[in-house]
Amino acid sequence: DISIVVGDVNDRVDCTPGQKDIGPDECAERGCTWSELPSTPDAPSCFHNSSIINHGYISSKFGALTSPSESFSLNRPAELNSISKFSEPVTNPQVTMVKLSKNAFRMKISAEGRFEIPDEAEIHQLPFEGTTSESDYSVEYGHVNDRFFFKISRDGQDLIDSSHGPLIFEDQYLETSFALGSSNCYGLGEHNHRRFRHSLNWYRWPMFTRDNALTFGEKNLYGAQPFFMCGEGNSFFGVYFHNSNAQEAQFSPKPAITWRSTGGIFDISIVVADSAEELVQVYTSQIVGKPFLPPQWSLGFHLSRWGYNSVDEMKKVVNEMIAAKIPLEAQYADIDYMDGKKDFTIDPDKFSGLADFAKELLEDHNMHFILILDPAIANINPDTKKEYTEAEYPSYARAKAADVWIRNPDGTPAQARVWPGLTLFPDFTDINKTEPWWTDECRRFLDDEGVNFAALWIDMNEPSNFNNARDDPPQQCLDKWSNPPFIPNILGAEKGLFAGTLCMDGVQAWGKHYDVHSLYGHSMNLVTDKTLKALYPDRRSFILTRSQFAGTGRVAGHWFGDNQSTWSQMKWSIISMLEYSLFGFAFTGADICGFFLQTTPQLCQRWQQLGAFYPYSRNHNAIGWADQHPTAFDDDMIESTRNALLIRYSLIPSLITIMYESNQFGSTTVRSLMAEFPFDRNAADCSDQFLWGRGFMIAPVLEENAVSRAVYFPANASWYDYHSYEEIVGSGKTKLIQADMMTIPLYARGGTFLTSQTPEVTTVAQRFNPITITYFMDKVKPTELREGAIFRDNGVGLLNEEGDNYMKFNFNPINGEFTSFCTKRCVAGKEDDLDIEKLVIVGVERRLTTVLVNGQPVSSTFSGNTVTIELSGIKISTEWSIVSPDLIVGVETTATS
Ligand code: MIG
Repeated sequence: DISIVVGDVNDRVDCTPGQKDIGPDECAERGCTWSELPSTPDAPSCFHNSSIINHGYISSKFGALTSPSESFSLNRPAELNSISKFSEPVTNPQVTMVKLSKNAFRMKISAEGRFEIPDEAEIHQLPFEGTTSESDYSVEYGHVNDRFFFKISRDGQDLIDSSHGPLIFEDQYLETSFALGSSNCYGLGEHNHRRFRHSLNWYRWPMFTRDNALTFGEKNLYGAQPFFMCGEGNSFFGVYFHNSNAQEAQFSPKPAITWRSTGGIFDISIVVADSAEELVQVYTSQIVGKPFLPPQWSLGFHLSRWGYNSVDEMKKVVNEMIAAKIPLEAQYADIDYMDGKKDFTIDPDKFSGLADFAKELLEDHNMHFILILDPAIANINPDTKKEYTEAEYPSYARAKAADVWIRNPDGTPAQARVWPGLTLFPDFTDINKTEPWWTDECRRFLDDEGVNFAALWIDMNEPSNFNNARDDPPQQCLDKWSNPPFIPNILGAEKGLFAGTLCMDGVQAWGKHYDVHSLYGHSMNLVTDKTLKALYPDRRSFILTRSQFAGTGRVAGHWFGDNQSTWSQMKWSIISMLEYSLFGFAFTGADICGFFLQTTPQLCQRWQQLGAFYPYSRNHNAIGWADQHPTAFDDDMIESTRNALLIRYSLIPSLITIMYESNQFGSTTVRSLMAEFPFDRNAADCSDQFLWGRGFMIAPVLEENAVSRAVYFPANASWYDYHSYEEIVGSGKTKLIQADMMTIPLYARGGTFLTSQTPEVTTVAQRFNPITITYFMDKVKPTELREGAIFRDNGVGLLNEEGDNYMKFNFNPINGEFTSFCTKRCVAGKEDDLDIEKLVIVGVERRLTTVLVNGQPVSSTFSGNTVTIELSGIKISTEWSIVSPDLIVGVETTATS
């Protein structure tokens, strides 16, 4: 009876992912059911059928998890004619479930000899131990026929139910499917997603680190982020697959997700929370780590390009920026500075003045110099075709002596080809060997070459190999790891897993390259973090990395790689930022004006406006494309860029505070509308606006020739135009907003504080400019107590418990009072203390008759809807009170609807 077999197509689990040409016979061979449904082209015709017993496991225990942890074994049902799906089944997996905390759960399904990500990767923040039997979620497990399953529910609602599909555990193939408690899902990376909220259209999102331009953005990009979250209203959950093998995840309409990996174990963490924002906090603080705090200067504007021909060209650009009074904080040198593109060398002709240039930037202009480093180390001199001698390339000789290489199974170093020609790859997972060598090379560059780099930019660390293979001339990688029986939906799948990188049988300290490939960038970040801490022991620096894994945001920022100078790429960069916020990264941004292709003046102008609000704000360009730094364009461009950056710079006190909060509490810096307005269905679908923290909303113009845009104002909030302070009437609506070429629409949410200062052309120069606190009155919930904060330190030091200021502010409408109060960090009278010169209150109906500052009457001015109170002798480090009876909002007596 066909109707029994067919069921609901939305409930299917694809049995032959990516194998379009499969027929009924091969489908049956895989132990699956065939039923064609021409009307739904994306739904699979060959699918797992829960009534056929074949792939799964029988659980030796079942029931509800009532203790902090539980372990038991799974068995293949021996009496069944079990079919393997792609490779040899694992016969006796062990399951261990633990309640990490009241809102985090972790489960491993593993077996003898399986690869596991080592603790040295420093990803998991909590030990794998059950700590509580009480939790906000409940866990049930057991089996149905031969389907081992576990189920997570909360308040009677099922969030994850793995009985949706079989658990398949084979030597080179792992699969599990979850029915999901929500259709609103976000995350998985790295891809150039076209929308923030996922469609559930069966697309197989691949995760395997790859040097891949965003041209092929629906394929795997530089990082692997096997984390997604789902939810709405007051119930959210997230799932992290702690697995570094090549993998993919496929959402389907039930809603469900099927996860497939080529190795390792099932190591799944699940977090639950009342809101999306809290969920990220749980994910970062309990699972993969909270974002690092970059130095304050790095929140300024950065300028870079690939293809500067000399130090003089760099100087020329910097001087133009200075003359145009456009804020600029950091200048980059790309691989052009290197001699023959070799790490730790300087082109003796065109870049001999690099050290002096870096010094001048800092000493004369308060600007910082940033250097690129690639992981690949040249080993063959292209001129002699022989191994480099020590005299020719000492860094190589030292690396060889330190024996740092990734090796082939026969013990020879794995040969690759990157920018300098033939190269070898340091094994950054061999931390004890590689870190001392890498740190020593960086130290020599700093001390001996005298190049005072302030931060490191690390690239090509997927790792990228132009040879797609072993050796030179290239030989196919023929091993079973490079050519597994199942290949996820990655770029180059038709070739094998080695496409664009090394053979998968490479030997590294943490395991086979097959298992640790996607951890290459992560390990390079761990080592480079140690390097920077060794070079600059008393200050915080930063790493900008292209490749990353879950948890890398704890030590590095990420730019989204090789985008294109197109309007759609500009638009999609917002989605990447929103997603990396979920992944625990606070310092992110795309190449402003686009990397590949020729930008246009209009696109670049709009992109500079948007990019002024990327946490990491850098204009970067590829070699071969015309200059696109702001002064390469006309006066309008210059003025528009300067204005946008000056707004950013004026808000640096707010931005550093939000980033500090990310670092301390795991909250997001760039925040989605969905995260702040989880009950607003329109906010869930917004991919082209974003917030800084709770309420500073950026709604850039993203269409060519547009001088207006539709802006969505989330419901049940009041909003103010940040340029005019005019109140936006009515929320929960999309409004057409005028925005000429000089303007980026910006909004402040009622009930929030912003802190600002008069901007200068560097954040360093403005550090002591006094602070203005601006409060936006909440017209929707006028009686609610509202909080703000300011963080202040010397901008570059290590954070410490005693030394920094973190002051909170309140507005209490019941008594019309603003107060500042110390948290545990607040130190008066330090050199970094600052004056607060003004309190500005926006959204006030009339002049204030009386204002008391610490009990003393002061005058205030009123214009439009804004009150300004001039302050003197008030410091950010001290507690103060500003009160006015005119600001009292009575307790509401009538309910509003
Ligand atoms: O194969 O260093 O994404 O930002 O300019 C290209 C040259 C290598 C890729 C990086 C890009 C950088 C470029 N690099």
